[in-house]
Amino acid sequence: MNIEQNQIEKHNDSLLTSHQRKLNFLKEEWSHVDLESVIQKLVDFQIAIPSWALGTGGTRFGRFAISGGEPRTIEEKIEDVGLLHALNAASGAISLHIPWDIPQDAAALKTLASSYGLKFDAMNSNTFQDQAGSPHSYKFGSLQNVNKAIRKQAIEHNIEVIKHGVALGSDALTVWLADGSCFPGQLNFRNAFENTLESLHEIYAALPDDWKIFVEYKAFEPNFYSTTVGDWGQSLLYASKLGKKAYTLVDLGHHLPNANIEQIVALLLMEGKLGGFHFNDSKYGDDDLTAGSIKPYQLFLIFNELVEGMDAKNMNHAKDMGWMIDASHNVKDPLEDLLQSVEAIMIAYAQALLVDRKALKAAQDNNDVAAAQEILQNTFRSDLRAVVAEARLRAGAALSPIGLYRDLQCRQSLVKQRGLNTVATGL
Ligand code: PSV
Ligand code: MN
Repeated sequence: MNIEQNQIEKHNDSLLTSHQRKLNFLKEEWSHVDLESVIQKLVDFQIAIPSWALGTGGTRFGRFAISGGEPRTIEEKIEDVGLLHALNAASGAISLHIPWDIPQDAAALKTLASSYGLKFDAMNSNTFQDQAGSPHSYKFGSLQNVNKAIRKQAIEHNIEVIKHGVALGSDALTVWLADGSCFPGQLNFRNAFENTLESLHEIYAALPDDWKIFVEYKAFEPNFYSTTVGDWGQSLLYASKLGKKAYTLVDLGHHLPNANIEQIVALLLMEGKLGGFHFNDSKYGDDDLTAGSIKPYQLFLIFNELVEGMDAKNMNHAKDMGWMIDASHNVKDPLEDLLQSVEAIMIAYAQALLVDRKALKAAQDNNDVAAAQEILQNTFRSDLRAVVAEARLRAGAALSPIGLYRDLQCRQSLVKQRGLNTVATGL
């Protein structure tokens, strides 16, 4: 389904007066800062949508198809991301998981994607599931496996994914391994690490010069005793040993409860080793809920460190990090859920851009703890939605993406086009 520019304009016209009132208020409130440059940064900031999050997700207890009209093919997934991008002008990329989405005709897909203004973000390999017809099983791990032939199969799969990515114009590979163990004694930790490192070296050697590899860590699940890339320290070890094209990827849901993710982010940036991000939110484990739906303050604090740390290294916020969502939608329309995630991310980013860094530094240098808290919370508690909406307006998108999605009955159109019982490939 395509949204026409005049539909967006009509929608925006109906909201313009109220939007401008809110924006004018913020312009006055923040007259001491360069709000124009904040808006421009928001216009530039893009968050990749994972191809596996466009259909209804499930848990290990079941899956309840919700919305119908799910994308059946990679082309339809691109169409859905195009729809999101038309609505919010902030979802200008798609991240593919192989073999859930194998491109048959890369050139045609590239053309289709660019017709929606989309690029291909990091490619994701999958050695956490066995594929039909594969000679070897990953039951006891992939890159860590004690069996060299199994490691080889997993390495070759990753190299295949890089090749697909090259054809699509991507420039990064994300490796998430389910490797680990379920019981004490099952693994020799050192051997598992060394096998994994050796395998990663082979994958690294196949990376084009201008590519990055992101090593994603996760504390537990599906293995419940140990994970071979279990935390940021282990990921950083691999990334450091691999070389300058290797980085750590932080998935917000992959920590043990109450981990201080903002501190992790600050130190990884300091080391020049933070390369990619998977946004989601969680209350208990890797819940893959809508970004900002449970802990918006944490999301803001993370962005506060991201902005501070990237500025300290003169990094380009929009280009020097792989920003991706990694979520699952069990009870909401996936497209509405993704619009909400992007909105929450943009709000947290806008808030972080407005933190008074000079005042915060002065408070820190004076050990003025109360002042430091006031500075952060003053920004966090400011309602910056109109600033984010203004960025959308300037980029030709909708003042209220979900509002327009509903007004235009997008889901109903997709159901009409694709049917009620379609199932997207993915988890
Ligand atoms: C694993 O939990 C993960 O976060 C990895 O990024 C996977 O690629 C993704 O979810 C989908 O399974
Ligand atoms: Mn992830």
